[in-house]
Order: sequence, then C-alpha cells, then structure tokens
Amino acid sequence: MPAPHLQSYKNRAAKHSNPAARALLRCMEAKKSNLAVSVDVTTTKDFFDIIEAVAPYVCLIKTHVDILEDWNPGVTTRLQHLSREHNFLIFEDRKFADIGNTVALQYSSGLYKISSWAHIVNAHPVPGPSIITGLASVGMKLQEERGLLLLAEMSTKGALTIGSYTVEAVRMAREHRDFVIGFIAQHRMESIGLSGTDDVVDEDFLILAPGVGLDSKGDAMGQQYRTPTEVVTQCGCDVIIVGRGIIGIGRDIDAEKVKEQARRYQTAGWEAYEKRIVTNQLLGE
Ligand code: 5BU
Repeated sequence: MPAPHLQSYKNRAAKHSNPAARALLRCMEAKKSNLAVSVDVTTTKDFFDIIEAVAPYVCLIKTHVDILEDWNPGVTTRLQHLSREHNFLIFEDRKFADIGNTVALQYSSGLYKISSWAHIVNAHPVPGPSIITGLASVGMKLQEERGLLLLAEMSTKGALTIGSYTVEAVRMAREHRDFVIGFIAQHRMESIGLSGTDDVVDEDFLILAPGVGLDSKGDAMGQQYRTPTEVVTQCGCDVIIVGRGIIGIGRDIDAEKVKEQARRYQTAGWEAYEKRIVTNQLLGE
C-alpha cells in the first residue's frame, strides 16, 4: 500500500477510522481544496466578513476565539451554521497544554465550550499522553465528528519542537489513533520513530501545516513561510494553513481582495497536491 501522502484524499476518506478525519478528507475532495484559512481578527464583524468571503474556497476555518473582543455565544452558533451551509470544518487552534483534568474542563466548559462546536482542536504534547486521555474523555463521548491534532513541529524560527520531542509526539499519537487524527507539522511523520526493521505502520495521520505564504518569507516575530509547492508537493503535508497571506495585515478588511487571495491559495494548494498524486501514478503505485 502506498504511503498516505501518495494516495488521493478520496481514497483516504474511504478508509479513515475517525469521523472528523473522514469528513475533512471528503470535504477536501468535494471542494477541491486543501486550504484552511486562519481568521485571526479581533471583531466578530471582520471574522464573519472574512469567513463569508473565503467559504467557497476552504475545507477548514481555523479560529482563535479568545482574540475576539466582542465574542458572544451567537458567534459559534453562526459559525456552525456557515460550516453546514458552505461545507467546511471548524478547527479551534486552542493549543491545550495542561494536565488531563484541566484540559478536559477547558475543552468542554467555560465561556467557549469548544467541544460543542469545533470539529478539530490541537494540543502540545509537552504534558505527556495524559493530555490526550483528558481531551478524549470529552471528545470521544460526543456523538459528533471530533478529532485532535498534536503539535509535532511548529513553524517559528528556533522552535523547540524538534528531534526527540517530535519523535515522542508521534509515539503518543500512535497509541491513540482513535482520537488523534494527525499533526500540526512541517513534514510527514510516518517515518518518524520507526527503526529500519519495524513494519510499515498502517496509519494515516493528517498533516496540517501553518507558515504558508506565496509573497513573503516570514514576519518580524519569527514566523517562517514556505510556498504550497514546498509544503504539499515536496514535504507531503495535506492541508495548508494561511492567515495573513489571505486576510491581509491592514486594519480594514477588503472582502473582494480576501476572496481573490483565497481563490489564489486554493488553486496553488490543489495544484501542489495534484502534482504529488500524478508523480505517484507515474511511479505506478
Ligand atoms: P499567518 O498569518 O499565516 O502567519 O498565521 C498562521 C496561523 O497559524 C496563526 O493563527 C498561528 O497561531 C498558527 N500557527 C502557526 O503559525 N505556527 C504554528 O506552528 C502553529 C500555529 Br502550531
């Protein structure tokens, strides 16, 4: 069986055991989009103006709900409605990082009740496997599509998510493949932590890569950007996560410009994926 990154999203959707991963892969195939837009703005007006502009072009909307200054419970109700109307999933980039009991409460409760509306969340592996147990105790009980990504590699200059840290993140994920659907990372992870004699593991982790830009190499605060070709074709990642490359860096949101950029990144991301798949077919896989 060819490695997951050499198979089509469609084939992977048919085989994946986690409902959230299946839904995401299906949506990617249906919309011909491996684009996630990161809606990092502080007002709900800008938040929904952007989502409505990019909705036709994305498979996933990535949120940081805690930066919205005028957040109210209606925000997540409307977000869920748009998710169904336009066929995209919701990923709250919460980066949980505490003991199991605390993350279970942060995921299920408080102002945001994240587990009630976010299909996907993420967590730092730093506390060890108990962080997965804690989050799974909430997410796996819901009769909804829910999945977790571990942060195996970050996009910033000097990130400590390297070497044995990344290896341990992958090991933790392999022990919890029912709930952990993949990684925030910059490369594929299949070969990580396996010795040459190990059997090839039948696993399909989704790789979602932030730090993607077509016009810039980074920002003044350590962010580093690579192109969709580098991320998807060369490094085998599945989803490109784009924030400022699409929403811009100015104060005012220009919905037409946002739409145009979303279309541009969708095309670039999909072409990079098709190149990867065609290479595979040429190799006769
Ligand atoms: P940008 O505007 O495309 O740089 O935004 C990137 C988004 O992805 C932003 O919301 C970050 O919080 C998020 N991110 C990241 O940039 N790098 C990482 O390693 C992780 C998340 Br994890």
